[in-house]
Amino acid sequence: MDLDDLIPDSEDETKTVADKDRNSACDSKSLEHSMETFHSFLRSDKCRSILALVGAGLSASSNLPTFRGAGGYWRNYSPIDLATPDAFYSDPGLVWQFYAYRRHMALQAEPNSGHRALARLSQVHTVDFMTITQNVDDLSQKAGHDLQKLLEFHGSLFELRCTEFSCSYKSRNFDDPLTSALDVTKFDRDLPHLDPSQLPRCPQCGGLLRPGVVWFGESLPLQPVDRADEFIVRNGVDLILVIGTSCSVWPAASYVDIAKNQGGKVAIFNTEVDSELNDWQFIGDCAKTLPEALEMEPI
Ligand code: BV8
Ligand code: ZN
Repeated sequence: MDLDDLIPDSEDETKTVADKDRNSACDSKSLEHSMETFHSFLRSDKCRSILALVGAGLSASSNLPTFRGAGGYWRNYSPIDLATPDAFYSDPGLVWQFYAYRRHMALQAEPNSGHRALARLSQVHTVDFMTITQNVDDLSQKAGHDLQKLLEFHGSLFELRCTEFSCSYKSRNFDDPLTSALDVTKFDRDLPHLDPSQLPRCPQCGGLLRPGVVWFGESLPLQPVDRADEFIVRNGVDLILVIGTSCSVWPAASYVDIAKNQGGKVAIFNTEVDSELNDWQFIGDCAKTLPEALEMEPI
């Protein structure tokens, strides 16, 4: 059986499966009520396999701006405009200044209690658990998340890759600054135009290095996607935790429907209300709601 077998072919089949005995928190009178029903589901033997889909909202309380929130802009640039191969090849200096800033911010940031709650869940062995993270800030790793249960779908700010076609150099690198021209503490109000010679170079071939993140228009890395699909085919998904994500970036966002389409329950942890009918919605800072939802005797 592979992943396609799990996705029903008809819309109404999805509807029926998804709507069956739904306990929507939209109707719930209070957070306490949905927290109570959430905890009883979490403790039941119906909840044996949990998938988490994590986005930038999980790191908001660690003072890292989200992509689409107010703080998401950098020097009047939207991250979406800079997180593309075209942007990099037309002005590698500007894109490297953007990533140098984000590396610097992420290195200053500490994991919050939302990261730590997920890390604790990853250490529990009574449920099958996997986290798909869209985040590139390394905060889940810093929080002690079991790395075997953490899939970086969009790469990492702290991975460097050579841009030379024939060179396979890549490395994990936490240096700040990477070069003197990328010293964020010395950035002026007006960013200087950087020459490629001032940017990180490959120690193997001298080529230009790039941030090891997945840009828009680039394919996701095969290994984490394969591991996510293997997890789902092997265990199914009884519950998907959708944490701090606008679900606006694909194909990561598709995992909510994949979970729903096989009868998995959906718990949203977001500051905004989701118009979709979900089983639970915990509105608020996920650094608070997630530990409360997951902070229980070992399950
Ligand atoms: C690809 C790394 C295929 C870089 C990122 C359909 C299918 C396939 C692709 C597409 C498709 N439709 C469109 C596409 C193209 C594109 C895409 O999805 N575009 C979007 C804009 C429509 N997808 C791609 O290009 C992907 N590649 O599909 O390849 C292909 C390729 C070639 C040829 C053929 C096919 C690659 C996408 C990866 C892009 N890289 N990051 C970097 O970081 O610089 S994505 C980027 O956005 C981040 O990873 C981020 O995590 C992600 C998603 O955003 P969110 O995490 O959700 O953050 P956002 O700000 O949007 O929302 C935050 C949420 O948190 C909000 O809901 C907010 O309310 C909430 N919140 C805020 N504070 C809190 C909170 N919640 C709780 N508590 C709080 N305190
Ligand atoms: Zn190289």
